[in-house]
Amino acid sequence: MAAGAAAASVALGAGELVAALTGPGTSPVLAVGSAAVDLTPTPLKEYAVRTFGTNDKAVLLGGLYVTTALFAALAGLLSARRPAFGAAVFATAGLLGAWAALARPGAGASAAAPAVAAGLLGAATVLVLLRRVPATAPTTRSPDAADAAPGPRTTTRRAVLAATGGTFAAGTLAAVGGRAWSDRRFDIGAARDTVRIPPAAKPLPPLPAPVRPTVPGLSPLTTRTEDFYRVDTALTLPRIDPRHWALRIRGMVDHPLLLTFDDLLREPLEELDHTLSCVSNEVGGPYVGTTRWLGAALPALLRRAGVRAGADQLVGRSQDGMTIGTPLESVLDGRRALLAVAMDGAALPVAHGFPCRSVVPGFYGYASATKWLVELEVTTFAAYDPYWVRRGWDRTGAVRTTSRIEVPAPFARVPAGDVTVAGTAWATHRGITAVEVRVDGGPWQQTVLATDAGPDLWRQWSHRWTGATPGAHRIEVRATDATGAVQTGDRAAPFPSGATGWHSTVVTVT
Ligand SMILES: Nc1nc2c(c(=O)[nH]1)N[C@H]1C(S)=C(S)[C@@H](COP(=O)(O)O)O[C@H]1N2
Ligand SMILES: [Mo]
Repeated sequence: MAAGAAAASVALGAGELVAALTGPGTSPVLAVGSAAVDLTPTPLKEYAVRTFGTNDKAVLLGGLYVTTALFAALAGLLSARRPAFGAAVFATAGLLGAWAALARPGAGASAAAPAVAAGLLGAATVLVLLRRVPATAPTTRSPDAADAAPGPRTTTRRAVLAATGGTFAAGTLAAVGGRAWSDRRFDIGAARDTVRIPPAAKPLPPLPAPVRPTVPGLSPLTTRTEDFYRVDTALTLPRIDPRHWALRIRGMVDHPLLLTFDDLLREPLEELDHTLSCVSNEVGGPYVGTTRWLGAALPALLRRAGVRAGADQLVGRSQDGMTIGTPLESVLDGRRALLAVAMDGAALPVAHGFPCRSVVPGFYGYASATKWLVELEVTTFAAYDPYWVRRGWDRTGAVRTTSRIEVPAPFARVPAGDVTVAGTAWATHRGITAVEVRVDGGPWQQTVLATDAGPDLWRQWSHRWTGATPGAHRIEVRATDATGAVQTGDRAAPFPSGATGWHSTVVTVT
């Protein structure tokens, strides 16, 4: 078993070292992990996001390492007498890894090299190590015997253990070193630092003051970039050097366009205060953030390309092969859709799509906000189903009217009397006109809304709950959007078109 695990360590180490030459996504673990992400059935994916949140990737990779170790140990055990069997298991695993790496979008033939190297070295290691295990390897031995005569058996056992342990350590070192080398070789932090984003052609006025008086614990009106949620399928972040980046606009257009990053920065840049949210957010969930985006106007570029009659879907493609479809009519209806290059005054962080992503107010991220964008295709809904639609999600992706109680925190203990209740509400691109709360199913009461900063971002609200009496109480919230529609109380899960239902919080008044 130890020989199997050591051989796996060597295989992964070889894979990481070769991947440092062939590119970050080609490491066998990451390639197999990415294939797992794409093949995972929607309910399991939902469960993972729900249970592990933004840690889902770490959990997946950890699970892969544990599974690999268990399989390798089992392979070692089953091939103690037939090393060739263990070698075959490793070779097969290498082929699987090669297949997974070749199946990644944009993968060239060299993408298979790390997994092939891993398979070969793993197989060779298992052969070498198992040859050293004596046919009748002692599993126990009496201390007396050892004291009396430290014979060849003991030596062999020690030698085998030392060789196995040393091999394991060498493999692990190679894996860690290979990953670090790759991270350095493909680091684009320096390239990102040199990017100079021009100011907006017509800057927006500063945002209005947040809700008064300020409420401790309430989300700030704009989310700090460090605190901005991240949701994507990328196990390794795509690293795109803006000097080599280009965006192609093609499909049902009269004049396909190819824009470099400099071309994009020469466009008049627009600002957009906007709340981005994820369709996977549960009622009251955290996958939402508000920022000031800066970018080129997407509708203007589409008009320049000349959209042909009959097209109704705009598909964004990312460098890592993600596809995201947005209703074309909405993109062109006058809303401020952007090809964003900056958020909150700085170039996009790599995790949020550097160097360029799309933002279309009114739609969940999976239906509008392609990160690491490299292509826009004008097409039809009939002709093409993007990534999430193929997995059963709603093809439209319009944001539901949503409200959230942030203060008091769930299960908080608050003193009797007057209690401040506060939170946020959003119905992106429709806007919020009212937020009401009620306690213990009583009458709905209007809350105080912070100044309206536009329909594309959330509104903070606060409410003074007077005369709170000791005991447990349930506070509920609902919002009304600018079309006059009141948020539905019907509970629905995020799949397939966004969660609905009123958020509620139980507090103990003392
Ligand atoms: N390339 C790429 N873009 C993507 C995704 C992805 O998996 N890959 N996920 C989308 C989803 S589901 C959401 S909610 C938003 C999240 O953007 P953020 O991570 O910047 O908050 O990005 C969208 N754009
Ligand atoms: Mo999302």
